[in-house]
Order: sequence, then structure tokens, then C-alpha cells
Amino acid sequence: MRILKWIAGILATIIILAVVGCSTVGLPKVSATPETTRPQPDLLEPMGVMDQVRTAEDWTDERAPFWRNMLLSQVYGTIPEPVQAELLSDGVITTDLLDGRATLTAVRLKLTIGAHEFVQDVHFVIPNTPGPHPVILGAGSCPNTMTLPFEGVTVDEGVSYPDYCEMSNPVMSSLAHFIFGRYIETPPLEEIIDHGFAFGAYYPGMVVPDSTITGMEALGSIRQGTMEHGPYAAIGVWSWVASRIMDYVETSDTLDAERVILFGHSRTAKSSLLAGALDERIAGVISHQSGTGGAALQKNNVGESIEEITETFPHWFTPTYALYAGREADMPFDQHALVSLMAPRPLLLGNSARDRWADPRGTFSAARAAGEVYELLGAEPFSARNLNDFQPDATLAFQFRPGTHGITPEDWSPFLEWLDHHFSE
Ligand code: GTR
Repeated sequence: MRILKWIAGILATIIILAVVGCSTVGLPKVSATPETTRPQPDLLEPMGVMDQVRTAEDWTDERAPFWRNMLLSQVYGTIPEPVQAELLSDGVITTDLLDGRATLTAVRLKLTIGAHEFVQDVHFVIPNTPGPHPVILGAGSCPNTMTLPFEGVTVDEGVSYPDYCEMSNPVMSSLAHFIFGRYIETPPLEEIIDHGFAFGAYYPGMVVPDSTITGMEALGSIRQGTMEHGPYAAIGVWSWVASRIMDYVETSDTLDAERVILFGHSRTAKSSLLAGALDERIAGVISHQSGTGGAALQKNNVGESIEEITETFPHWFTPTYALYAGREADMPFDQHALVSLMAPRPLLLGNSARDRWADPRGTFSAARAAGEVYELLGAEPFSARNLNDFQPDATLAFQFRPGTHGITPEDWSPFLEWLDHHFSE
């Protein structure tokens, strides 16, 4: 049985290698020159009975809710009610992690959607220095055992996860590092701790699994009555999980609820960006290679199309989104609206030159348009001149490195520089 699982894991990784090989390496390198077109529609222009947005109040009271409703009804679906997370347990696993520099804790929450209850685990690595500490809250596409491979971090029997998470053996792990970079699973914890940040790991697949079969079943089972923005979808529910973990952080003495930065890569970059857009308690977001359904524009027809993403991952989005397949030009919105909802809070959009699939240039255009909202709300406008112009002190920052889809040291070093600027005391 174990050997079958192992073979399945190897096969899954080889398939991923082939997909990534075709979808990133095989595609032409992305130029660092910005697109010249402006994303449509203009986020601030008059629309119907709505006048031109001129003030921060115009934005906050009318236009931001308009775009929020648009994105939920067309892309992400209804977000579950904000029922406070209930603490089931909160314990220290060890105070002697990373050569005594950090404490590892295990938090177990009960999350409620209608009549359904879910267990959500979060593990925190917290510096052994006086707090409260700012927290990088990282969403994993695999269970926490992958993100924090330490004794005492466990995954319950029955929690489902994709085959490629079967990487407890060195071959799979080396393959994953080779394909997706050294930090694809575990971030550079020592460095994070040395910069004074805590790191929290959670796997939102504990609520909605990332699977077309079990994910769809879970979403179907929690469906209830008339849903304001259409059926639930995985990315929307995963973003809600981040907000429920915020509920917990607000009760913690060691973690600083005013300085919680969500971190997500790829699929969880989409859900982390959405969570930041919806929940103003979240102080900042690092959304790395979020692509389609994240920060990348769709109307420019570059990278992964709506048809491709909704066929492969139908559980990620509310069904309305698939209706735009091949009809991107007809969309009454684009993803710059999502980016703008983070304003004026710090947001870093990570990208790489061989990741045309995630459309770095479309992401840059989205940031440039959202920068107008940042400026309206009192932050500085987006001022990067080209994709290579990383500005660690920018509230809305864009980072671009050579290489493919994944997480490498060339990502974490700008991330930490940017985090220091905005969140260190
Ligand atoms: C890809 C998908 C992308 C991205 C990526 C990931 O297969 O097409 O949208 O989310 O998965 O999460 O690694």
C-alpha cells in the first residue's frame, strides 16, 4: 500500500514537472518592459449612477463595495459568515526550536459554516525574544507537516491532501526543490526569526480540500439557501480561513494582531490576496506568483486563461467565472479591482521571468492601476518604472526575479527587506 502511494507520488511529481516544464520553461521569457495599455475598466471613472471617484470617502463608501461585490459574485462566490473561531487547544510543542531561538506552538481552532464544524490547525514558530511579534501567516497547499517538518507537528488521519504532498522521502523532496525552489515547502525560518517575525503555518485544505472531487463535495455539502454572491468556492473559503485565524491572533499575547502579513504562493497567493482585500484587520500581504484569479489581468489574454483554470480547477471559483471563458473582453471588471481593495495597506506582488503562465506584466499593469487607489487613500502611488524596479520601501511593491514558478532565496531576500521596512519596529 505504502509503495503504491509512493509510486503515485512520484508519478504526480513527474506530471507536475511536465506541466510546469511546458507552461513555464517552454514559454518565452517575460520582458521587464511594462505593458502600455491601461487595464479596463477604469476603477474610478463614472459608472451609471455612480459619479467619478474623487475622495477617499467616495472610494470607501461606494466604489470599493461595488468592486468587492462584483469580484465575489463573478469570481470567488459567497464568503461564509464571519463566525468567530473557537479555540480548541493552544500548546507549546517546544521552546527549543532552531537552536533555542524559537518556540513552536500548536493551535487548534473550531471553524463554523452554518451547521458544519471544521477543525483547523495552525502551528506558529515564534522568536524567543520579547514580543508581541509581527506574524507572517503562510497558507500551505500541503499540510503543516510539510511546511514545518518538526517533531510534534502532525496531520490528523482523514485530512485529505494532494498526492504531491507525499514528500516525506528525500527523493520527492529533492525533486520538489529542484522544480519549485529551495523554499517551496519550508520558508527560511532562521532568517524570518532573526528579522523578528513569527511564522504561522496553516493548511486551508482542512476545510475545503484542494481536489476537484473531495473539494467539490465539501463545497456542495456546506451550500445553504440563497447565497448572496453565488455558490461557495475553494479560494473564497480559504480566504475566510485566514480571517478566522486572525480571530485567534487577536486574542494572543505573543503575536501582534496589528502586524499580520499573509503569505501565499500561487493558488494560496490568490486566496491570501483575496483575504487581504476582504479583511482590513490584515496588515499586509505577500502574494507570490498569484496569476489568474489573483493579481494578473485577464483581459490582456496573457498566461493562463479562464478556460484553462476553470477546467482544471473547477472547485476554485464560483461557477459564474467559467462563463467568461473565451469572453474575457466582455468582463465588466478585471483583477486590478482585487489589488486595489488592499489599498492603502502594504502589498508585495512577487513574480519571475520564466513564469509567463502567471503573467508578470499583467500583474504589473494591475498594480499600476491599483496605485491610483493607493494614492487616493493617502499612500504613495505605484512608482516602479519597470518590472525589475523593486522598491523595498514601496507600500505597493513589485518584485521580479529570473527563473521559474516556485519559491527561492531570490524571493525571500526581497520579501524580508520589504517586511522590515513596513513591519519592523
Ligand atoms: C497551476 C495553476 C495556477 C497556479 C498553480 C499553483 O497549475 O494553473 O493558477 O495556481 O497551479 O498553485 O501552483
